[in-house]
Amino acid sequence: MDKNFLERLEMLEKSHEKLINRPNEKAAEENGIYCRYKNPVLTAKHAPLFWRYDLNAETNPFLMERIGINTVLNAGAIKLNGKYHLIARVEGADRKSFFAVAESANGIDGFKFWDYPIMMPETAVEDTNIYDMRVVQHEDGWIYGLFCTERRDPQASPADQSSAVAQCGIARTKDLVTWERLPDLKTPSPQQRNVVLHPEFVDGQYAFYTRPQDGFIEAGTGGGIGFGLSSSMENAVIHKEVVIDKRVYHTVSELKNGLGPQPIKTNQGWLHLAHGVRNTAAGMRYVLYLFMADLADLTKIIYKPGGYFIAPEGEERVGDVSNVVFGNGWTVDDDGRVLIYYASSDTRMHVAESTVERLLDYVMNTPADGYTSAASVRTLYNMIENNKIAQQQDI
Ligand code: M1P
Repeated sequence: MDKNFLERLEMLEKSHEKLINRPNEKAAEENGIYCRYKNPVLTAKHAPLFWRYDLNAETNPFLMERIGINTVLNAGAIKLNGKYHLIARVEGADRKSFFAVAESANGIDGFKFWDYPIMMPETAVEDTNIYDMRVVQHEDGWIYGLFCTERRDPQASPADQSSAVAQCGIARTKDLVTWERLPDLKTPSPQQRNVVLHPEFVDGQYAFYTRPQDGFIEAGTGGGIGFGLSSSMENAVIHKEVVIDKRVYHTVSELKNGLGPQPIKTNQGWLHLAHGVRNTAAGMRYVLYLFMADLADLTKIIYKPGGYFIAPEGEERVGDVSNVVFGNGWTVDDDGRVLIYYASSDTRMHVAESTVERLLDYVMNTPADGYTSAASVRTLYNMIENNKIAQQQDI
């Protein structure tokens, strides 16, 4: 075998091993709500060498990369058998996304992709692109993966090679290896993205959080995060969709919003992570926010802090689609530790750490959005005055 080939292979293997085994550590964080970790937990370079390179010296004498991986983003998350699993959206250089499971023992570093990505079965209508899986362990015993399936708009003219239709694809598994594909979700809306399954039955039915939208990019008349029930998962149909978290002018989610992962059940309510989008001269800006829904009435939001929870920061601001953070996976440990997985700029995956206790405090005690500058200043006055009183009383 050629010496150059062997040297290059050794170099590639060493740098890949170094990346996979790179320890992660907490970044300095001042807000007291969560703590980011310094290194991304998954990147395109985490894709195994044997996905990207033909390792045969005869058929690939220059040891060239044959299959490029562009980005690793928007991962669903689940803790199974004591291990942390990210079901990542891997996007190839050819712009096609697929799902692949990466596993870590501690959830903050050492994420390693399983040897094979998921071979997702299809429905009768072929998917052009699949992405952004929400992984939900449902009380019916199945692990469901809900994701976006995108196909070219059949109404588009031949000159229009961009218009697409997004719908919610559904698959289920017991082990994240073998997946059974179910028919796509049917709803009253022309398009759907960011659909999440609630982990418990509601009145004996499956409950879905939806994101109705008129077009592929624009939410249009789709007013925000929706909610609906279906009697079946094998043929999931939502007849009535109600908006539970609407878009509001001059907020972080005035243009569109969408739910992230499945909600976390707490003694105070269902804790939700979502993304909000606004338009700017520099393009759309995606941030993450939290809210809490009533335990008995999932459509009733009982707490919603004003503004964002996580916004793109530093190098997170730059990537394939810059100024974006997107989170559709989190895990909760028995001791209350919450690991929040989020992608930055549609390029790489990060983790931030908090606890259920801290997130409850944040959601229940952060002032809500007052929707005007004057309301924000009144909230600020309240804080300043209370602090002055506390200082005088030496509390
Ligand atoms: O590019 C940012 C995000 O845009 C879409 O999100 P939404 O449906 O809320 O507009 C999705 O394509 C998502 O994958 C992407 O990260």
